[in-house]
Amino acid sequence: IRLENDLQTALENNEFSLYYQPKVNVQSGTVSVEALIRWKHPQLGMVSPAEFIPIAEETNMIERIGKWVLQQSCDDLKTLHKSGFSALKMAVNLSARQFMDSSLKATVSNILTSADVPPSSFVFEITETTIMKEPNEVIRILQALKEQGIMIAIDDFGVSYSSLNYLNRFPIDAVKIDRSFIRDFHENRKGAEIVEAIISLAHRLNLSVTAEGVETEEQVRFLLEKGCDEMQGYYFSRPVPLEQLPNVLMKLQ
Ligand code: G
Ligand code: G
Ligand code: MN
Ligand code: NA
Repeated sequence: IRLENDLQTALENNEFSLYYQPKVNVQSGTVSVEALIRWKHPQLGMVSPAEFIPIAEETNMIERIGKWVLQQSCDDLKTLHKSGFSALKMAVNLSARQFMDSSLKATVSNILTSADVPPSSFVFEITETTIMKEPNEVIRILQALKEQGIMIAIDDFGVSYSSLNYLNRFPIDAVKIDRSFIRDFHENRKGAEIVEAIISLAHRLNLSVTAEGVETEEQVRFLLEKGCDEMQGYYFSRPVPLEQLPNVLMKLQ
């Protein structure tokens, strides 16, 4: 209840910020970033989006917060493009509600047009559970976004056990293997086999594969060997505020 009330005023009190975590494409040698929202609560300190995004979804706050994330990430991308990272791409997480909102297309187009940022620099990350809700409606929305030039990645892939074959119905570009699979494959052989199977099936369906939660050199070597396209995790960088991002990007390039 308390978080819910405080969430109402968080935007106007400037308590949100965006952190950015690099994604390293080992095939093309390029680096992109994912925007991750942070809430600095005046009394509680940092509150995780895993905690407040679900509350925002239930209370309609997600619409305003989602717009703020799009606007801020777009402004920051413009800044980065101007400061030497001219081809940088930006991934933004969309919640289920935000994705299904009928005004999404107009919102996105307004923000991108006024910032003068090409839509092809944006990747929207949508979770597997979001797209499984109303597949036909979802396909229409995805098609509209793709017509605008935006790329689509399926986040947290694997957790709800949907098959890649089913995903083939959706106009998407990439899957992000959930970090639980990456974390587990040290301990059990099965984890490694699942990761390997996802990569090879995804490639057969012409999807790019990102591994998230990559923390060790051993994981990097395994994923490289299996042909994983893109990696993200503490091994490369934690999420950092905009001010620190140029330094981090320079080191990774
Ligand atoms: O960054 P962190 O690990 O704390 O994120 C926790 C969860 O919150 C992740 O599942 C992530 O996808 C989600 N998340 C982070 N930023 C955003 C955002 O801007 N919008 C939405 N909808 N989810 C986000
Ligand atoms: O669900 P989503 O992929 O959007 O979640 C991203 C979240 O995962 C971020 O909040 C980030 O803090 C967290 N994260 C990113 N890299 C790592 C990592 O290498 N290890 C762990 N444990 N968490 C990570
Ligand atoms: Mn994500
Ligand atoms: Na994820």
